[in-house]
Amino acid sequence: MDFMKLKEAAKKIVDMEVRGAAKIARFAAETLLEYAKSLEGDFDGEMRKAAEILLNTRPTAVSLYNAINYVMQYSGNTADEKREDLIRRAEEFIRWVDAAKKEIGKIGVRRIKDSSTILTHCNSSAALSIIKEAHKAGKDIEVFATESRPRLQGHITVKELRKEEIPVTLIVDSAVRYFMRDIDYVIVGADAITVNGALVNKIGTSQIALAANEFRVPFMVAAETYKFSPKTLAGETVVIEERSPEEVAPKELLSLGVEVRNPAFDITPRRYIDLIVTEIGAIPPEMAYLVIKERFGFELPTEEELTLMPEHYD
Ligand code: RUB
Repeated sequence: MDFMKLKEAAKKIVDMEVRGAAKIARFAAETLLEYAKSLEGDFDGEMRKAAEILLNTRPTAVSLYNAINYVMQYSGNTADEKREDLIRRAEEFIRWVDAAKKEIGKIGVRRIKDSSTILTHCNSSAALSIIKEAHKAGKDIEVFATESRPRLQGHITVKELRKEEIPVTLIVDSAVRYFMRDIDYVIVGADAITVNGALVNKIGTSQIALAANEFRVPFMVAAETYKFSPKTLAGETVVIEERSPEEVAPKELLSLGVEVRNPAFDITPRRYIDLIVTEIGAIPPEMAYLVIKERFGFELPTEEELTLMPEHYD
């Protein structure tokens, strides 16, 4: 893969031809792998440039950051050794993505009772892994899927579910509360989980969580551990991507000077989340900190480093 092809790959993420946090992360690892294969010249410098380009495609998906970080921690003395190690790490990450999705299905299915109605939002491969597993296990389930304006990822969801012959009803986003009394579980995916257990997911998720809370419907999140944000442990907040007004309003309206805001994601506080199903277990959101510490080996500054800081107060 040459530099032009790398830029084309990055554009596929920007244009949402490749979308959804897991798919983006997997695709970024694959792209780095392909780019490294044929790279000549300054290996470290060129790889860093490639990583930077991919990182700047979609800001909210922490999976992208974690994927790139994982792959870029390669080592070696020569360019060939570094390439070999990078390829090994990328393949390892890709295996993690695939295995985690399956495992989430197996763990999540134990939470689903027979004869239940599940509501899902947007198109999450992790959430659908649980739903498909429940169907495979012979549980009599049906799904309500929101259309997920403005990009209508709900259409992808209903097609995927019908392919498995799972009964599904498509609803507009604003009908969620209207139908909540008929719902047994809400299951959504995640673009990011913060250190305090909050969920960042498709815009509208937090409203669904409010309605679920009102009707005492369990609200479950399906999230691989590579969606947990190590940066939030260091005090950073997750950046919410705002997409173009054209996704929401036709040119004719925009030409009247109508202002449009189009945030792609929102934040659901942990008090509305009953359970996060990860590949290492079904955990309460309060455990997000431990997952980040364990999975990403995030090191807090040592006592010594702290005392070296100019303005350190006990
Ligand atoms: C997709 C979205 C999904 C998560 C999880 O947003 O919000 O719920 O990314 O998906 P977009 P998955 O369509 O804007 O990328 O479980 O497949 O990682």
